Amino acid sequence: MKILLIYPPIRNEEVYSKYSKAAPCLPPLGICYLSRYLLDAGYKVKIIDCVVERLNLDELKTRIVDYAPTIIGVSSTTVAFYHAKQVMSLVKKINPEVVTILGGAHITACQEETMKECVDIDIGVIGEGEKILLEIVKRIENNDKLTSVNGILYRANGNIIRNKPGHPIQDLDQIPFPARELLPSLSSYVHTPFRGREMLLTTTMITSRGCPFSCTYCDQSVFGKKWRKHSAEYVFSEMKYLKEKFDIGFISIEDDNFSLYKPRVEEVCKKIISHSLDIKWACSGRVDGFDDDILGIMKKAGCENIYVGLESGVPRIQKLINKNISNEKMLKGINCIRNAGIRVVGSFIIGIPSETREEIVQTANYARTLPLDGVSYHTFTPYPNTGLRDLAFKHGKVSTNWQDYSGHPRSLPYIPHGMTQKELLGFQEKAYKKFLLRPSYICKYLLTHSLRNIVSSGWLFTKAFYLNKKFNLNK
Ligand code: B12
Ligand code: SF4
Repeated sequence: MKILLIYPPIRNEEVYSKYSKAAPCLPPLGICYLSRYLLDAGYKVKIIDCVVERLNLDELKTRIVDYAPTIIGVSSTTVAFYHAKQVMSLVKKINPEVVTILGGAHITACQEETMKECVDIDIGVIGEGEKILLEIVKRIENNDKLTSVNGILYRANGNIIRNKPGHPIQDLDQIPFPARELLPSLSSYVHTPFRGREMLLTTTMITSRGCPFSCTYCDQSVFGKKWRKHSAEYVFSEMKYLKEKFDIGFISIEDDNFSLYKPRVEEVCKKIISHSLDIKWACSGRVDGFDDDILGIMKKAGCENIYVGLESGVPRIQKLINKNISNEKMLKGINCIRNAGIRVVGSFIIGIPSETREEIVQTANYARTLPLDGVSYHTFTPYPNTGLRDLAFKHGKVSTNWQDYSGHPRSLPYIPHGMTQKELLGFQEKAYKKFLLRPSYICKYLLTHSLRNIVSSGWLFTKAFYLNKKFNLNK
């Protein structure tokens, strides 16, 4: 039985609009994990990542016809759903007998609605997919019914049937390393300067799933609030494997909350140090989640950058989004990271429901006083299944076009009453300029970064430009 997993053909320009030249294009780890699980069970699996290969629907059609799979699985976020739908329709046109399965963030957040919106989806998988997909594949192979497969929606006699919820895998170490070897060369992927470094081949890793916090703008549908982790042993072995098998020099850890459980971070770092694993890395975490001790050992173990979600410099907004990080904690956390010799990049959100013009300006002004090494300003997106979505309907105009659902879209998914898209995008652009074009920032950048780092950032930007051009990611 042949299975094909597809990451749909969404162009970077659709997700990042005018900021797409410096945008990342990262390996789709979700379908790599699914592939390994199926391969280990003896199935034949292929992956097509239409983003990195820059495939259009016609080219994808040729690939599908050539491989002739029995089952096609597509992975989709909300913004990519339009393209996922096109892929599903294409598959059914090629051969209506092929079983189509949709998984990922969008269908997990909008379940029946998604099945209704796209009649070409046979089965929808909710949440973590490894166990569920394997079970579906076995049932199809044996011509068995899907009635007792937990965690799915499917069609029967013209109805959409919803089975009981699935059970996430409690011991994550049972899941083998993702099958990255099914992707095009890892060097085809594009990493941003703070998530990679100079000539070092960079890739991504996930070392934990879920997040116990409840920020009201965040879509936690797939992995939920329970934080599950790979053991330090597993994490270290995967790093070592990446070094040995792919010659990876830099790893961007893409967990929502890598630093949540400090003893594990410490154990991973100690292993890297004691085995002299020559690897540099970056991670994300809450700015109030670090201390001098852990940062010291992280630095020794090769951590170069930390990405922190700051979101707003206004206490009322911090409360509204349930992030609850005071400006004092923000400053303290950032200084703590910088004092350890690690670069820190903060991300902010602009245009949160009920946020006033003054509050947007207050955040941008506050951000420029922080000793950050970089920033990103996302416009607010009312993702489905998030707390702030209802408030967005109350305070502004919410787009029903899922193609608008990204942090740097061409057309905003939410525009506050009394504001225009142009005005909100103007705030975003101004906020970037305010931060980046300060003489003090430019001087600090030149003084605090070694020549190597400056060259390295330049190199990564050049690589991003080159690869974007080569694969035409911006068209
Ligand atoms: C790394 C990352 C990225 C990377 C790479 C994405 C990629 N190629 O996979 C980059 C930086 C490019 C990126 C971009 C964006 N991202 Co992002 N990203 C993540 C992050 C942090 C990790 C993704 C990951 O590898 N997870 C680990 C794997 C194991 O999980 P997974 O991919 O969800 O797959 C599992 C299940 O979903 C399911 N599954 C997935 N696909 C399929 C397919 C089938 C057939 C089946 C059966 C099951 C299945 O099974 C998998 C294994 O358990 C997640 C948050 C998170 N913790 O997951 C956000 C997240 C996916 N991103 C998000 C968003 C919003 C975006 C952007 C819109 C951001 C922006 N720029 O504005 C863009 C959209 C890009 C796109 N093309 O769609 C949201 C999605 C919310 C939504 N409803 O759409 C998330 C959930 C973050 C959040 N909490 O808000 N992202
Ligand atoms: S924004 Fe980050 S900390 Fe907040 S709920 Fe989402 S993953 Fe957790």
